[in-house]
Amino acid sequence: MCYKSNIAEWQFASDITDENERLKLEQSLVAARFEKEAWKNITSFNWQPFTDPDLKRKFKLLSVLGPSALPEDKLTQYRKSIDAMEKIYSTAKICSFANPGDCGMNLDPEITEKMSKSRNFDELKHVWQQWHEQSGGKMRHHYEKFVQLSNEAAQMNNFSDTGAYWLRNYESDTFKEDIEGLWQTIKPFYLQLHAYVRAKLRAHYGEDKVPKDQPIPAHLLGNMWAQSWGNIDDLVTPYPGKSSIDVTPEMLKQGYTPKKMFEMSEEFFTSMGLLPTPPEFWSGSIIEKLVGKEMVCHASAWDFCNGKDFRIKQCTKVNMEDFIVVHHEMGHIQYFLQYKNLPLVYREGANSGFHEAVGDSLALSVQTTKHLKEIGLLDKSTPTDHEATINYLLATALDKIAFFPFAYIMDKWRWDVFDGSVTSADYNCHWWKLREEYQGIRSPVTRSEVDFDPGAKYHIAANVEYIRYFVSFVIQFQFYKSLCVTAGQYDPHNPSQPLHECDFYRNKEAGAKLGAMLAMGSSRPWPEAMRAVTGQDRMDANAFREYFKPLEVWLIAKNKELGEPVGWNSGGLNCQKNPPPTSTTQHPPPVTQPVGPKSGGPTVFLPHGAWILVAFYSLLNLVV
Ligand code: KAW
Ligand code: ZN
Repeated sequence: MCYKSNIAEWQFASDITDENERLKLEQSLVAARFEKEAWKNITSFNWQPFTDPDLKRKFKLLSVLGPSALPEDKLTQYRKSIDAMEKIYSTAKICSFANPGDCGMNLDPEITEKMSKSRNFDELKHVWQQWHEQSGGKMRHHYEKFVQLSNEAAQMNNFSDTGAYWLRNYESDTFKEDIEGLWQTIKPFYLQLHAYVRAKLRAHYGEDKVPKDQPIPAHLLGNMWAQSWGNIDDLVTPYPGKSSIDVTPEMLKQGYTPKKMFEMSEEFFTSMGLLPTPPEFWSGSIIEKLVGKEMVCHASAWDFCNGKDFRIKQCTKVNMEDFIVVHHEMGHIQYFLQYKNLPLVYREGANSGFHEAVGDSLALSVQTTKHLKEIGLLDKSTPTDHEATINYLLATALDKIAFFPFAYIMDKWRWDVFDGSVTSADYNCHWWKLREEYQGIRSPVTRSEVDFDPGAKYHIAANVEYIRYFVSFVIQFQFYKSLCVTAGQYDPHNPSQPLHECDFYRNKEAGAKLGAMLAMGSSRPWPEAMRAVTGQDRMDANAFREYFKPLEVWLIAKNKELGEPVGWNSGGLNCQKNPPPTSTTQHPPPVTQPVGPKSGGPTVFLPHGAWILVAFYSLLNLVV
C-alpha cells in the first residue's frame, strides 16, 4: 500500500496533469480505507498497560491515524485543497520586468535566479510582488478550507488542533518552550547580523530605500522569502577581494553536471563507510527539470518502502547552493538506506528534525575550505588567515543564522492559525506582524487581506511542517561537532584546530557513529538517538555558538565601530485589512472585482463607481 501510494504521488509530482491528480486522489482513498482498518485493529487492543517497551512503542505510534480519520467526502475535500495549492504553487508564472511580454517566468529557475542575482531595486520588487500575487494570492480560499478540515481530522485523532497533532512527533511536553529558549539564545547574534547586513544594503541601495533603524525591505536579501541570505554575500562580504567560498564559477568552469554533483555527494557518504545508493536510485531519480512538463520542482527525497526503490526529485542547477541541497537530499536517502530493514512503523527519523539534519551535517564538512581544496574546487593557495575566516563564517552565517527566525515563524504562524487565535480575516497581516517582529523585514509593497503571502512559500502550500528545519539547524551543529571530535578533527582546547575547519571526509569512525544512529530509525525516543552520536540528550545551541564565535566577536565590534543601531523600530505594519486601491499597479481592478474577506459570506461585486468609495475608505483606513 505504501509503495502504491508513493508511486501515485510521484507520478503527480513529476507530471502535473488532471489525470495524475485524479489517480493520486483515488489511491489515497484506497490507502485511507486500509489505514482505517489497521487502526481499528490496533486500537481494539488495550495496549497502554503493555510491559514490553518495544511492543508498546509500536502500538503507540500506530494508534494515531492522521487525516484518514475523516469521512471519505471530507478526506476528498482535504486532499483536493492541498493538491490544488501545490499545483498553483508549482505552475505559477510571472512576466519579466525587462521584457513585459515574456510571461513564462517560473520560480525554478528564472525567478529564483533573478532574486539571487539582480541588484536592481525595482526589478526585485516587481518579481517579488508578481510571485506573491500568482502563488499565494491564488490560494487563500483553498487554505481556509484546508485549515478547517485539517483541524477536524486532528480532533478526530484526539488532538486539540493540527498544531498539537504535529508536535506529537517530537515526543516532548516542553517542545515549544525549548524552541523559544533556543531562539532567545540565537537572537542576539541574529540582531548583530541583521544590523550589519542592513548597513551594507544601505550603502548599496541608499538611505531612502534601506532606512537606518527600520526593518529591511524583504526583497533585497537574495531569496524570495528572505530565509537565507547567502546569495548577497558579494554585497556584504567583510573583506572584498579576499577569498570567497562561492565555488559556482569553478563548478561551471570544470563542466560540472547535476549527475556529477550527485556522484560526488554519494562518494562523500561512502568515503565515511556509509551506504551506497542502489541502481534503482540512479534509474528512478529525476535530477533535472523535465522539459515540456509541469512538475513540482521543490526538492524531495522518496522512500518507496520496498527496500530497493529510493529516489530524489530535484530541478538541480549547477551552483554551490544546489550542491549543498544535493547533500541535504542525499542525507534523507542515507537515512532511508540505514533503516530499510526495520519494521515499517520505525522507518522514520528519530524526529523530523533529525531527517533534515543528516545531509546538512555532512555539508558543513564538504563546504570547508580544506575540503573544497581537496576536491579541486578551490585553489590550494587560498589563505585561511583571520580575514578569510571572517569572510567564510559570515557567508555561512548568511545561510544558517538568518534562517532561524524564518523557520520559527513559518510554524508560529500556523500554530496560531490552527488553534484559532488568528482567523482568516487576519491571516496576512498576522504573517507580516511575525515577519517584522522576528525577522526584522518589511514587505516592499503594502499588503492586505486580499493577499495571502504565507502561501508563496512551498511548505505552506504543500502542507509540510517547518519547525523541523529549526530543529535541524540547531542539531546539525551538535552532530557536526561530535563527528569532528570522533574524527580527531576538532579539539576545543586547541585554537589551531577550530570547529569550522573540520572535515571528516574518509573518516570511518565518524561514519560508523552516524550510521548507528540512523539505523535506529524512530525505534527509540529521539534523545536516545541523539545520545548515540553526541552523548547529549537535548537540543543545544552551544555547538552552534562555538562554531561562529569568532564572527560574533567581529560583528559586535564592527557594528559598534560603524555606529550601527541594532534592532529596528516599527513604523507601523505595512499591511491593512482592506486592499489599498493602488496596491496592484499591474492589474487595475476590473469592473466587477470581488471585495471584502473571501471567506464566509457572499462575494460582493461592485459597480465601477463604487471603487471610488472603496478607495476613499481605504485611504481613511490608512490615515487612521
Ligand atoms: C534548507 C535546507 C538545507 C539546506 C539549505 C536550505 N535552505 C532552506 C532550507 C529549508 C527548506 C527550504 O527550502 O525552505 N529545505 C527544503 O525544503 C528541502 C526539501 C526537503 O528535503 O526538506 C523535502 C521537503 C518536502 C517534504 C515533504 C514533501 C515534499 C517536500 N523533504 C523531504 O524530501 C523529506 C524526505 C524524507 C523525510 C522527510 C522529508
Ligand atoms: Zn529535507
